[in-house]
Amino acid sequence: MQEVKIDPVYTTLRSGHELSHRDLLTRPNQAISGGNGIFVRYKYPVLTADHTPLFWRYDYNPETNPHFLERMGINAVFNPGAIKCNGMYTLIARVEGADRKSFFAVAESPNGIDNFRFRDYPIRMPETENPDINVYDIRLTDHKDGWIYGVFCTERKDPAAPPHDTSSAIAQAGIARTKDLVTWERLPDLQTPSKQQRNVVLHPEFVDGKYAFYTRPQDDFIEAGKGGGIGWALCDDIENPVVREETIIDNRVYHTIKEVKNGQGPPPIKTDKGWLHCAHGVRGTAAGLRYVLYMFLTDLQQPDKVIKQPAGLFIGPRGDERVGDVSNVVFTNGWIMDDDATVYIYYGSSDTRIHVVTSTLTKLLDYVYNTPSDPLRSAACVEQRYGLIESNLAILKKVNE
Ligand code: M1P
Repeated sequence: MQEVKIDPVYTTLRSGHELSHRDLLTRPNQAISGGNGIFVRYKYPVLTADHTPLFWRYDYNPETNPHFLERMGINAVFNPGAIKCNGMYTLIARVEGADRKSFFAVAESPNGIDNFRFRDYPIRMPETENPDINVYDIRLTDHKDGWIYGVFCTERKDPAAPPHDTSSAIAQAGIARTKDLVTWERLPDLQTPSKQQRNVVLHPEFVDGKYAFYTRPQDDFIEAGKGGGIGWALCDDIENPVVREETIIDNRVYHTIKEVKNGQGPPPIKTDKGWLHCAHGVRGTAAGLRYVLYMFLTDLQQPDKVIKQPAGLFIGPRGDERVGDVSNVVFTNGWIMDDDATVYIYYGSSDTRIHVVTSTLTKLLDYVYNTPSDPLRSAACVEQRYGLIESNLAILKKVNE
């Protein structure tokens, strides 16, 4: 093998990068005090583009890269699927290269709030005979059939678009399964009656002996058109995944946080009170679309029947989260519940980075049960608030007597 001469300047540059990278990866996160009592926010994002290994980005050969320049940049790391695996809090992040193409990569942490490390290699996701142009937003479902499924968006150029139209795309749900998060078996894409599908999620249990999917049918790549809402669809055979009928179980609604569109987040968590869901809702503003998270509960026996839905947003973009490649966005597709019922909710902010909030199942169920639902009119909202104020003032009066 030819000897590689290492220039001292190169060594200094490289070790400088390595030291600051190590500091970033080992930086302890800090819970932010205060807040609404429902969940705890943390000071730092848990993953950013800067967390990706330097050897994914730089050429380490001093002969071909004497100035230690970045050769293959990473633009953003966001919207992760999540699962607890071998005791580690494991995220499968959407990693977007400088070339705009996204891919999936596993990062693990011993405590779920900091010290996340990417594995050496991103996932080599097999393709179907119709290659994906872009893949993103994987939802991980630990299914009763023994497999871990990853359902993600696969995007391809619309073949019907005229030559001058270089943007029109078709989004569909890609499906792959694994036992170890390393080797993935790609199954055919989900076939549904809708031309566009994003935010498709596999329910963790069989329903009436069938696989069950949360879907999000749309007429257009960005706009819901006559479609939209979180759909529900049953499927006989996961290896030939075809659904003939989708029923909307959680619609978009005028003048709410989900007026323009919405989509299921991670697979729901099973509780003795029902299936707990976290989703995203989108509204239009003069500054563009605003994405927030909301929660709802569905019936334990009928996971397609919404039984509780608190009004409005659960988490909205705050501070630095509001700014990024697609600003004013929070989006979740991964959460983890520990054996002690601590819940870690991972979310991307503004299509740029990943954060976590922590809560407990008890608090989240209290939130969905006891937060009033949206009465859909200003006057009715004021009446709702009067109820709270009058009851509180009566309590305060008694306390001060
Ligand atoms: O850019 C905001 C989000 O847009 C899409 O979500 P939806 O399909 O609901 O519009 C997704 O591409 C998501 O990744 C992204 O964060």
